Amino acid sequence: MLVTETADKIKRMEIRGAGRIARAAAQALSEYAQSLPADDLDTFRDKMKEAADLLVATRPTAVSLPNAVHIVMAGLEHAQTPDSAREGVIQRAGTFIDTSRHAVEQIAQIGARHISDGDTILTHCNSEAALACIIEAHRSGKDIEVFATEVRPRNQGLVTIRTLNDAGIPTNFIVDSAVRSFINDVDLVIIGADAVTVNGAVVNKIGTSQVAHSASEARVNVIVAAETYKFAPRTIIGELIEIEERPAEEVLSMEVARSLPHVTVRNPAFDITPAEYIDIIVTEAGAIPPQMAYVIIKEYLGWGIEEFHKAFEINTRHEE
Ligand code: RUB
Repeated sequence: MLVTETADKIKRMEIRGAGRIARAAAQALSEYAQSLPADDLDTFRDKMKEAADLLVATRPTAVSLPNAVHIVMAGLEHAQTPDSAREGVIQRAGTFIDTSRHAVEQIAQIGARHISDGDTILTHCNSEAALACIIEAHRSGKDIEVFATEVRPRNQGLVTIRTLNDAGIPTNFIVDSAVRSFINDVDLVIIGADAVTVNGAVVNKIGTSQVAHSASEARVNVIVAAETYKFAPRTIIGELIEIEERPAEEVLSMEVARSLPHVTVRNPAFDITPAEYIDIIVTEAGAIPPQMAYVIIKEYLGWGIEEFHKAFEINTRHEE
């Protein structure tokens, strides 16, 4: 698939979900590298950079996307020839895609251990990592039931209930605003993540923070299933995660909107759940309290505060 085609599909949400968009971007870069003429290293690098920028600009919130692109583009770093640059990109993209898939399997194993026989689980949006935990618990013989939300305005809940149904898991489908009404029937909330910040806050589909708040009030544990490449390195230096605001017509038809000149539709696609509402984050490296997010950023992504200081030439020593 062409880079522009992949970028378009991500933008239109034909490819969606933080893990899937990261793998699609890696795959697009790999195919692009294969198709580029390898005459000149600088031109090769520039073309790859253009493609990477195009992909990263498609959706601003899921940090899995820039992280995946960063990992793949590092294949260009020490290349001396266009051929070795091409090889570097292809090899890194392949490794990223494989490890990403494997990470979801590992998360499923760890996450399923947190689900007990007889549990009722609530999930919001459509997260393959969160669903993998639920499906693995069911596969291992635990008798579970799920509440799945509708997820206005894009109805990702429909994808979730189809997957749960196909797995044979008894599922209740509810509108987003019914979460608080049912939270006392729920033992555990499991959701995915688009980004995890250095202070352990989780950015996920709009409505997640309301779900987590209800769960906290009802003393229901909240588990986040997130691969390590969803942790956001640049939050170390105070960068905020941009919350994507999508077109108004996803919420209200243009015709109705036009008839209401005093009404402005707001359509943020994600929200931020503070660490205090989250019990654990299940990563492929293990289950961690949200307060340990920095360790993942440093040990697994290799972006410590020192590297940032170097990169930004921040002088950490006081000048005399
Ligand atoms: C998807 C969403 C998912 C996370 C995690 O939002 O918020 O919960 O991306 O998903 P959108 P996964 O539909 O707007 O992309 O675990 O599959 O990476």
